Amino acid sequence: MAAPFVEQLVQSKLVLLGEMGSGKTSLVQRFVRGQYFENQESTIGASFFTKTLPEKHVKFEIWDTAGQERYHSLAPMYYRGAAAAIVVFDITHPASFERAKKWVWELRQNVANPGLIIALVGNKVDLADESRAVPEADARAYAAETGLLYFETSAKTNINVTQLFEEVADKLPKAAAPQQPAGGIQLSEQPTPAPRKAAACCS
Ligand code: G3D
Ligand code: MG
Repeated sequence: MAAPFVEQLVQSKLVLLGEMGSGKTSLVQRFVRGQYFENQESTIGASFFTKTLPEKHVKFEIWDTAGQERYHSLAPMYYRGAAAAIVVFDITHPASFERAKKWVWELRQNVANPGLIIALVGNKVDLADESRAVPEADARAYAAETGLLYFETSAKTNINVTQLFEEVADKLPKAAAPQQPAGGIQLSEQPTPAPRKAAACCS
């Protein structure tokens, strides 16, 4: 008798970093739940989400971090062991672009995984016509010279959000790879212990 087919998923830790207010939580809410909230509460510490992309054979374990400097010392806990990082800035706020570059630098210094996928994301592109303050060409040039994926998104009007996460999934090491991918473990979509609950900690 043929063995039952068990779909192989790669479980991949993904961390969102970037200045507070750039739209990290809104992007995750849009991707995971298809929702957007005008008055998104500030993240405290970090929040945890999961989302499976069956057609990509990927289960994302998503850590959405707070962004405020007072939580900076917690960040390594969330990016350590990550397979992918999404570094978000607000295209209407140049300081957030500078902060994003610092996050990229910190990731390169501290994450041992040479295969770490980093996507730079210019969010709030729905505001581009009236209030863009970071030229797309500048951000794209920086991303190209630093070896990052680049996307411009709107969590609000749902532009490029799915594409962003799908492209990250496409770039991850695949389940069929002969070696265990750094930052990811293989698992099958079986009943598992209850996922860790959202909202970590910390004041
Ligand atoms: P953060 O998690 O990076 O701190 P949030 O950012 O997701 O909390 O978003 C910060 C503010 O930006 C929220 O507004 C949110 O609604 C808004 N925002 C997020 N994404 C977009 C977007 O794509 N377009 C626009 N126009 N606004 C966005 P408030 O009013 O709660 O500060
Ligand atoms: Mg947040």
